[in-house]
Amino acid sequence: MKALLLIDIQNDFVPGGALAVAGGDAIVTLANQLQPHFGLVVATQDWHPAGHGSFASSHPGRQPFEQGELHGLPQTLWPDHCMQGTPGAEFVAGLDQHRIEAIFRKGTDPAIDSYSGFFDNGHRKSTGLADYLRGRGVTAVYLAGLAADFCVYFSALDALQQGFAVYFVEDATRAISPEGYQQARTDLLERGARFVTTAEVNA
Ligand code: VGL
Ligand code: ZN
Repeated sequence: MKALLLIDIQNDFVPGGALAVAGGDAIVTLANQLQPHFGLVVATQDWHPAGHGSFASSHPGRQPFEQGELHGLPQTLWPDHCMQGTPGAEFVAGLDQHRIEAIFRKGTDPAIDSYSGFFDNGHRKSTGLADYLRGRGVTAVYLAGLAADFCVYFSALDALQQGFAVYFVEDATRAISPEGYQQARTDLLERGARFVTTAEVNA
């Protein structure tokens, strides 16, 4: 059984949002077109409390996109984004939500960031996503969403590590950094992920 994982398709990650990914709005139509081809559709939602440790604003004197540290791990410091209950944290209005069976929220612990939909960045706490998928008989996951070089990438890495076949729907993602994405892509290919297009999936 194959599942579609829609990663962080939220207002703050599309143009006009607090951590806008260039072209992020262009993936919404593709995410909608993919959904009917899957027996299970699951979404993740970046869901930070105010004052989250990944926000530059929580580190006096530091600016967004600088490198910092959080929980003993290197941490990109981000603009305030996806704060719980704010419009920026909501799914993009054009995203078809009626097929989404479960939503896994992440980044809720102020002391650690969580790019992957499966685990926090220290791999300490699980969201339960892997067990949920296994419980539904899922063996392959297809990933779409934002951002390709952060939350989609780290979700793909964890999915591989958890033993799922991983398909990265490349035209249904956009990256924050082109260079970061090329590294992520090479890494995923080496680890056995496959890159596909929406047209191939829907054929
Ligand atoms: C993300 C940076 C910070 C993402 C989330 O969804 O890719 N990136 N929080
Ligand atoms: Zn975040």
